[in-house]
Amino acid sequence: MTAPFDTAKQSAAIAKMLDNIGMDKTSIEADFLKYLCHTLGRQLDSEDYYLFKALSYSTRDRLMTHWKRTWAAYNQHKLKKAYYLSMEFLIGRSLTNNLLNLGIEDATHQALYDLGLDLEQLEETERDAGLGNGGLGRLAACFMDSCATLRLPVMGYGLRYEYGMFRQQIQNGYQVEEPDHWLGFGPYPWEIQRNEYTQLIKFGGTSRHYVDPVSGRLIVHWEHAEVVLAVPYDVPIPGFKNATVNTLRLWSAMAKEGFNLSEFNAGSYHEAVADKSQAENITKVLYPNDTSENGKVLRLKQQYFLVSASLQDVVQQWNDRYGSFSDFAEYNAFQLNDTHPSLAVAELMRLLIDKERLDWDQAWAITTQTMAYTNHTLLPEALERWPRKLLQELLPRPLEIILEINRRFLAQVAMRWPADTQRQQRMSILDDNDNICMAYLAIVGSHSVNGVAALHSQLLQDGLFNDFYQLWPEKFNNKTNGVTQRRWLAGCNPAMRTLLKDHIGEGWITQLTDLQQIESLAETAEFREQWYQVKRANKQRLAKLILQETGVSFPLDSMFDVQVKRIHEYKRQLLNALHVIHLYSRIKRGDTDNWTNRAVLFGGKAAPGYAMAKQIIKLINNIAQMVNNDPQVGDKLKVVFFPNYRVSAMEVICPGTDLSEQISTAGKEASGTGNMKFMMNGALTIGTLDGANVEILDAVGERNFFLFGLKTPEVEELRHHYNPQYFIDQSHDLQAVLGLLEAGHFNQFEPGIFDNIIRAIKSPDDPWMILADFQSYVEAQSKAAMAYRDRDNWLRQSIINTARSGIFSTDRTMAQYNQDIWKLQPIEMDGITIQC
Ligand code: B1H
Repeated sequence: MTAPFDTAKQSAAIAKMLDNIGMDKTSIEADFLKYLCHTLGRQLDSEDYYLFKALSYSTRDRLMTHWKRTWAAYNQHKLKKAYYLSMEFLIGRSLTNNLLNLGIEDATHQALYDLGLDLEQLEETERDAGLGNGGLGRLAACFMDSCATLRLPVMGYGLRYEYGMFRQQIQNGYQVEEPDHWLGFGPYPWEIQRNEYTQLIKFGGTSRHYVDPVSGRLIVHWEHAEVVLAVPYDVPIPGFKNATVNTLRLWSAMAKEGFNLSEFNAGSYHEAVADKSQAENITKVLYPNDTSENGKVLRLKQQYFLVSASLQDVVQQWNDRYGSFSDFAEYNAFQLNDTHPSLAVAELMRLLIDKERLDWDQAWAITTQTMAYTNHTLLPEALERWPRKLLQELLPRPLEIILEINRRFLAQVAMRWPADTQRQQRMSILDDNDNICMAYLAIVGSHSVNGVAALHSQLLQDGLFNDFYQLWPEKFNNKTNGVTQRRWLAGCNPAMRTLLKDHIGEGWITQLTDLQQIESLAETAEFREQWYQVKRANKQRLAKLILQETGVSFPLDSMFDVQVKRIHEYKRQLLNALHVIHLYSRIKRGDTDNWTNRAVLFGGKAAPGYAMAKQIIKLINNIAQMVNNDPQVGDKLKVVFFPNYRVSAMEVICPGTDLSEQISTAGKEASGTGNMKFMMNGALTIGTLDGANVEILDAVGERNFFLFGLKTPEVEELRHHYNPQYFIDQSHDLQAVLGLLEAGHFNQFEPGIFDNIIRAIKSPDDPWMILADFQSYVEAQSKAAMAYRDRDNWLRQSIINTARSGIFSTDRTMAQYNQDIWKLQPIEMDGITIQC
């Protein structure tokens, strides 16, 4: 017989159990062994995988206490919350980060050490959660970390892709994609499945309008739709030593029925099972396109699936607690990570009108007061447009709402600019080709529109969104990106962390501008020597990884010159490759006085359908092959293409980098965030005036930055009369480089494979104007090489770069989003009791 139900008693029992969990070495060791031996049935001599698993479970237990408390704090009082809606959260590994933020790395290290185990080795067995393409997805992950550290009540909503970003192999110099079945190696230790919050998502069917006979109101039913289940998996996001653990909720698609019974009975087994797998296909795989449109039906389904599940979750919980929606907008904020979740505008309207029975004006006021949109790119090929016909088929009711939003919006435009029909046409959410423009939907439906770096936000106002800026200047603002220093300095650069700790303590882990305090130390020889030792140790660690992955040795004394990011023409890996050819050609003709040895590292994935990007990878590999095997070149120059670039690789790469390549065509890179990671870890930047480079340059000054290239207005001006031949005629260096390329020097047994590339850069239509910036780039590179020869001065500059990187923390970025857009109160964790 059970005792009478006593909630208070049970809560107290659970709270006591949770509170009693020890953060000391002894209890960590005990729990680790319990999981290893009892739960997993293994011994200390088992594979690293099981050791990692046992450690992650015992670490998760320690997060759970704070997680439950944070959840309780959220619900104890009515407080405003923000929801970050994103198709991507590029998390990478979590163990190191969770130990750091819990403040138990030392205790854990000790516990394992006593058992004869090495923490670092276990950390390295964790697979990356690669649920994103690049900068946009990694930014979302950094934002989550900073919000938890700032104790902001922010929840992330995303998709739990079964296959993350593909794994890149290099075969014969070409990229080969392999599926990333990251969940296929046993369950993800950090997630908790929460079936109780499952939502139903509709697709297809029709929208039927009728008058409710009782109330006389117009009612809309979305009928005959196919229904898919959205099952949430929660991932804990700990703040730094502040007892706060926020939630990232990732949705997974599941068929409503095991399979369609009626079809099964009718003998169509195949169709019945196909139906199931079709439903579950929705969250099967991440689309691997960075800054280019996907345009596939399944992608649209993914977007609506995310938006509908997340908004239903929020609206339902609100309804359960409060019932009335009159003050919903005062307590909820939605941040749209690019246009990918911009269907949220229509979906919130639908839920408020069709389910909660609000009228249009009330629903519209709530929607526009809660939605905010972040734009991440100006590239026209990334601007999402979905055919109206496709929406009609897949999302008939949201489409109706979008068209009504547009009708009312165009009336507003007509009031403001009477008879300016051209402008109405330009601004219409439904464009001339019968497509829905998602960016316009997002702008119209939001009270805030921001870009991700000062230059980018300016260009949005002046160009792409100028009509909207004229209509609503108050909506537009800038929020320069950042990165979290917990992962991108404290976690990935333990040697520098220790050095910093010895001199300025550890306040910078939550107050990055504290790094300024090391600037004066740059003048002391002893500190510079220590800085040098740290950099050297990090270069050693990186060189070891490169050797392991590619078989190429990077000499430690050479300048480590690194460009890692998605492969894209606008990022101009080609310009870097041409410079490598230039150096090679100098070596071959004996022009090596005052030479600085250089080791050039490239890394990054090409979208599988992006032929030119794939050719660029092949070219880099062919150049590397030639350079690395030429005895005349020796240590003067090394070139490597690092395969399968990912978050965990960057954690080794950025601390070991001397020179950071940020060389996009001016006006094309919205912000960049790799640039900030390198700077924070003491690399100097060679770069154009683009994205956040502008602000990095502002912070460090021209003496500590290798600036080159055309500026944005110059690029735009030159576009009208660009003549690459002119730049070729001007530069002997360029002639020599093109001479080698055109002679097939790097593809002697593969004739013609680079013709495409050569044609592209020599074309007056080259949008990226590679040849226009070549000479200026070579000069900046030679300044960098000269500067590197003066070790003492280079160290000073390196220290200054780190010292002034304080503004590039996502703690600053999140504080600004909060101050200007969300207006949340940090949560108070004192006196919070756990409700069970
Ligand atoms: C960025 C994307 C992006 N901008 C479409 N746009 C995607 C667009 O799967 N898709 O369809 C995926 C990603 N990603 C990047 O965002 C910018 O290029 C960077 O400059 C910026 O730093 C980053 C974060 O703001």
